[in-house]
Amino acid sequence: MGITGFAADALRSLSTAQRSFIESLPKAELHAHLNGSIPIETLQELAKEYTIDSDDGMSSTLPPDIQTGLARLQSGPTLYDINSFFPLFPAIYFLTSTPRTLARATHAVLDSFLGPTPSPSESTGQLPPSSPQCTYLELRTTPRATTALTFASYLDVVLAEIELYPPEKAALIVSIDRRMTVDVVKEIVKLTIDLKEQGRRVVGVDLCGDPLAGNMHEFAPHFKRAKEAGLGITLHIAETVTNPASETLHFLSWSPDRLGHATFLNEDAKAIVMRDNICVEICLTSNLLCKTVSTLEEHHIRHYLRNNHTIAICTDDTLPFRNSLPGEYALLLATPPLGLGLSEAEVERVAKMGMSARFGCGSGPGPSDDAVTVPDT
Ligand code: 6MZ
Repeated sequence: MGITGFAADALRSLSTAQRSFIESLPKAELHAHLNGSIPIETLQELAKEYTIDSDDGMSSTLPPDIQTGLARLQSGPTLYDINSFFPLFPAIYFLTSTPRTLARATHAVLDSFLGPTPSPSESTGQLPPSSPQCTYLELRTTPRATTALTFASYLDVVLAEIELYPPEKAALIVSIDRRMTVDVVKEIVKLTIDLKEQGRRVVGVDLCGDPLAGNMHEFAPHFKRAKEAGLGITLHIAETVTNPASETLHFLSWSPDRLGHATFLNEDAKAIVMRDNICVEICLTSNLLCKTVSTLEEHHIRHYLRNNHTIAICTDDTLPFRNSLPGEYALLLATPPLGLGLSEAEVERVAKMGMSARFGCGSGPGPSDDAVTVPDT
């Protein structure tokens, strides 16, 4: 059985020539969460190895949600629908909570987006053959302290894998979860700035997590400090209909460089985003599957395309959403109602916009003055 879903269906609907066109386009993936992008095969391997390594019976003392998740991953059906996938996350986090397993997961994610590293590290074992999804990846992750990792060692492990690729291929964005305490936010921002000053491959800071959690006024000075240190700022903003407009305007006062989702911006917020040319990271499949947008027809991407505004097409979490960056581009090119029905020239311009919005490695060519026409469906 093949994988089904919006992006995969759109990709399948294209001709071989159209698929080759998408593959050959230089594309930047700017909104991909590490722990939401681990290939299922890697998780299954880690789950099976965990059982072998834990013959001492330790696994029976684990919390029930982790035990259930491990059992499901070990028994191995590879296709899950989205609602049965989310309960696996406690087990996924458990499986990536040591330096060795975090490195292995990060390596697999990088491979899946960029193809194998030029010189694979011995510690990560054999690399599966894979074709790259993108030209350049800004991978984001929330540092976690576990019994085997500190925030600093978590970031060091992830960066070490990213730095196996050249700077024009891969960089790190450090995610700040809205559920963190302000002391933890302060610590992580300081760590991130220190890493940048040491010349490590960290290019930005992200705000993510439960869209309604936390006191964002307390976080403001720390994001300001990150910006002043030369880090790019991207914020998950107006992700749900319940996010208050006042919060959205507050976030825009932080001078973010990019915005994640930006699904429910009101007219005032949209005017600021357009005026300040803030790139919007668009995750089509994610929005459709999470039901924050009902159809492609209604998706806010249309507003930005009509107004020739900078966007970056992104996957968000390839694991639960069963998508890929070429699949997301297929959604632009495919004939309605499967896709938006853009021309190849228009899709190429959208890809250039994404490349121009990178935090790392300078900026690429910006969009031209021609607006992308969105076919009426
Ligand atoms: C759904 C979850 C999740 O920053 O850790 N993620 N998605 N449900 C959950 N719990 C019930 N816990 C985590 O990656 C964070 C990504 O993992 C997913 C989120 O979609 C988030 O994008 P890092 O690398």
